[in-house]
Amino acid sequence: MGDSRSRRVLAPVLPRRIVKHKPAMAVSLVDGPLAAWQVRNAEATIPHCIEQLAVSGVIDNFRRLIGGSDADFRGFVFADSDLYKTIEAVAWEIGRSGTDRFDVWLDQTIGLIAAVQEPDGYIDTWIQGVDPQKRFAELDWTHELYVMGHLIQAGVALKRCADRDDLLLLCRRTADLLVATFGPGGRDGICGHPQIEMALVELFRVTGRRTYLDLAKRFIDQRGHGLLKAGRFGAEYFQDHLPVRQSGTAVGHAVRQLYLNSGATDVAVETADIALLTAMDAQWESVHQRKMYVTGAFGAHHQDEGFGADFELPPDRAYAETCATIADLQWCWRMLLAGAGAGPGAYAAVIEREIHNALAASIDRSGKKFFYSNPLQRHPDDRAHENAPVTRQSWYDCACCPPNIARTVAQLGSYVATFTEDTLWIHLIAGCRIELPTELGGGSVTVDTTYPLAGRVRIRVNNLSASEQYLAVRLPGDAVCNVLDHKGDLLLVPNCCDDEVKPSADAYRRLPLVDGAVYLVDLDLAPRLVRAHPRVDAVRGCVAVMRGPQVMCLEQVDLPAGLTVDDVVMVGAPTPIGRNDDDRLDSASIYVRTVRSPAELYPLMGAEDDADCQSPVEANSLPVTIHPFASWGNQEAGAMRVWLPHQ
Ligand code: FUB
Ligand code: ZN
Repeated sequence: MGDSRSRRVLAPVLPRRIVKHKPAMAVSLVDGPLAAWQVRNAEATIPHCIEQLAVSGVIDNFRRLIGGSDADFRGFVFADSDLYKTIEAVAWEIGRSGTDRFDVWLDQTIGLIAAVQEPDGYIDTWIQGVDPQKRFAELDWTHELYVMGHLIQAGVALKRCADRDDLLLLCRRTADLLVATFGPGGRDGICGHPQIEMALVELFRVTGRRTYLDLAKRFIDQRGHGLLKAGRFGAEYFQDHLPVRQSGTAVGHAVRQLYLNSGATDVAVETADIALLTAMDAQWESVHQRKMYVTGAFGAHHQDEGFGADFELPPDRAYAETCATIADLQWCWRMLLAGAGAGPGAYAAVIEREIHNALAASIDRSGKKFFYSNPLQRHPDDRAHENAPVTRQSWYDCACCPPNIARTVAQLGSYVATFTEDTLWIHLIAGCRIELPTELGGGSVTVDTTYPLAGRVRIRVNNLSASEQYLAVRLPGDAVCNVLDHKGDLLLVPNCCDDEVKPSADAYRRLPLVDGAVYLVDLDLAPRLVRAHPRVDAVRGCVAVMRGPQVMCLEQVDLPAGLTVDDVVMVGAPTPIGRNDDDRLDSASIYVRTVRSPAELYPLMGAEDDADCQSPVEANSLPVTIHPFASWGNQEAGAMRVWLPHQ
């Protein structure tokens, strides 16, 4: 007889139900910081990107191929993708506002792309103009499929948002060439930088052509079999070290890993591939429970723009590339739509963290200056590192981030809500109007709020013709939340909703969707302290202050002369500035006191340290104002820190 463990009956592993949330396409952001950001994106960021495409040489790289420019090729091998991402931003902006102000530019640009595209559908200005011998020959580094993936995403967005077919037609030529070259019966090969996978799935969705999905699946299946030359960072850099279904740990170049995960999730959903989705569940935990910065940023290593080990999250040496946050946002959204394992609240909470922190910090108030790298601490004597200047820049030699920001901001509204059979789900609290699909009885829901500037939220249901429908609103679980009906009576609202929603800090409240109903929610925005997992060694003994979804930071400019951000310890708890319903102030107040600066680098522990720890909290402490990390550096360039030593 064996011991009891060997006789234990294990439950059979059942395929998990893939619950699909449908994206609610018609969401307009009308009020609050996200709406204002979209307007600034349209008025400043997108025109700035268009201008920089000309200044940086990207447009000339196309024109020189048809005799329109004598200039040499400029930029990195993947510079074409800057143009395609900008076109995508324009497409989403047309969808948002209906603008025609970019139409002339679009007509000219699509004409240029058509003229440069070869008869067989090939297009890549670096290969065509600099080294034609390398066509599909060095997929590890040439980025050809990555660049074509961005072209396809732009074409799909223009079709969806502006009902324009011209770019989509060019995309199909390129995709058909890829199917003929790399599809079944063709050669083996994957791109060193994942991206094409999700683009092909999107092209399948918009055209219905199955071969595009099959090719995306083939690219996923071929990864992890050593097709790429390992290079100086090894196979992990390209996520080519293990088959995707066996790889549960995020490694290597962060943007590559997160774009790969987005494409793999798309393929899993469209092919009902449970093994692939299960691998994505493991990846998701690896990324978000062990490798994410509190600001929703990713990548601890500069050298390979890559993930570090578990819990290796140094705030000052964070690489935290803007594109990695964007890539993760795209992936979380796909996991949410897929009904994947962590539950919608977990995915939405990460998306909210990313939008209000790392993504928001990557751009300045003018909408024309950007961070590529978003560390959580700047020392007073910090120097610029490659791609990590101390102030936001107008553009970069490697300009992947700015147009990525533009296309993401233009589509922010689409991350707000989804619907399932009888329920409208609101995942992000933002001032908006949501047109209900006919499946839910038409009509609309308006959300009046300037959250997270103020905590008041008023939700109204308009012109609904159906009954027995529900509204599931994600309200942060650690915030005080009272839901009142339109007469001001307190409603007892159960936590949502069915077995799809796991218990989590971010619960959904289930409300009946009734025509004319008005719900009032008060979210408590009092600043609160968070600490990191004890294994995040770099910030042990430190706290971060959060106000709603916003991470706060202490800036040099807010300290009195003679004191630096590296010389203070926070004492006690933070206090709010302004009222909860006051949207003019998004700062908080903390008390800090100075750390004595010893003469030696490594003094012996002694009585002076003990005295420091024992003196009352109020002694020698002074109040200072802290502001959201999202807006740091907007007052004045200088030192900054999110994590504060705390006593
Ligand atoms: O390689 C293309 C893009 O350039 C990557 O996603 C970024 O990390 C930057 O290296
Ligand atoms: Zn980037």
